[in-house]
Amino acid sequence: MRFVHTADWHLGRIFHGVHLTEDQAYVLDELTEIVRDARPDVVIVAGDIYDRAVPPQDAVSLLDDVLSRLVAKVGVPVVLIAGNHDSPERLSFGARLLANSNLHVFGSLLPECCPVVIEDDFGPVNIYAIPFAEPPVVREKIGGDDIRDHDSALRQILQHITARQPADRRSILVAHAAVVGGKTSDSERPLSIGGSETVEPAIFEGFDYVALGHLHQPQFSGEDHIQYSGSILKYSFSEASHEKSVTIVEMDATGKCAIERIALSPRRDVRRIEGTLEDILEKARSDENQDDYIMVTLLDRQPVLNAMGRLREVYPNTLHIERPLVAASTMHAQAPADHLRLSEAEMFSSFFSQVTGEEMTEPEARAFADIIEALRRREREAT
Ligand SMILES: [Mn+2]
Repeated sequence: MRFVHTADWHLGRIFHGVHLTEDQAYVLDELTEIVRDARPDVVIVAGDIYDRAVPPQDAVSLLDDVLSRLVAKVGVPVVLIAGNHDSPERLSFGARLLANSNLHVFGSLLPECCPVVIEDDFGPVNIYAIPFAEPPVVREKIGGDDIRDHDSALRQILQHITARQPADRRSILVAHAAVVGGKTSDSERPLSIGGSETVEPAIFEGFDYVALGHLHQPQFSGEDHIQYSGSILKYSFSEASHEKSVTIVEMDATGKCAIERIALSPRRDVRRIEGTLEDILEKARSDENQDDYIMVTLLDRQPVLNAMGRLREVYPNTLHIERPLVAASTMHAQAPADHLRLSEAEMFSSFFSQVTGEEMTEPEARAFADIIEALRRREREAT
């Protein structure tokens, strides 16, 4: 049997003020084409379908559109679960009806944890899709007085499942969790505040493949068949070096899995650029991907006027600028206590040298003094 494993779509994500829905639609078109070519028996989406519990309307339309195409047009069953960003109840809407149409949505944790059964030439495969749930919810729905954290909660669910799983039947687990030792990024929201959020990979014993969501970088956890597919797009600048992909898995008659990652190419990449402003503007001229989402680390030691405006002339999607070499020195110059003590002339002279990198000349200082004097005179006459 062949299946596609993807996760962390985060539909409706806003990245530094930019709505990513169009970029998400673009990459999901690509994913749909990959599914069309691969002709899998099922597509698995391992949570964080939406970026927030109440997603924007166009994110809901996009999901509706993608799922309709996959299930109705391409003709592939889809199994999806809620992640920690999703609202279990909202995602569950219509789930019992949709299951009859090959769309298997697991929003709220169900006490029965019944598998979706998919047949291939070698017989049935049980897919256990476990939506993300807080430990108290697991205690309430599944039972288990010793549930304290995510590890013991998921352990309880898996014991519940494996106790009923026929030994000779192949099985896949779909879950949204943070496995110990995983490589994280800046865009995974912590699963618990304070308590431990990680689970041991050993708890997945007995499943032939574990399709995980939550970590945004594709990776395996402990063993090859315990996989994170990663997110479909880079959702933070900390992911700039990631290769985003979907995972295609070929499972044989014994449950052994061959794993392949197919790269996704976004409409706009997320990149980090470093250099002095002049350097960056110069190099940008031969850059073919000026629409990418850019974070700039400016290495100028002197303050630069209107850096964002000038960068956006070449990189319209410059979203963030970092000034590691300036921060420390300007912080001293701009300490509020100093401001109160400085005269206007001193303040302006300090501003002038920060912006131009040079001291004011005698005639410039005089010109400034004349302007201030003229303003004062006007003020006096007005009162
Ligand atoms: Mn997550």
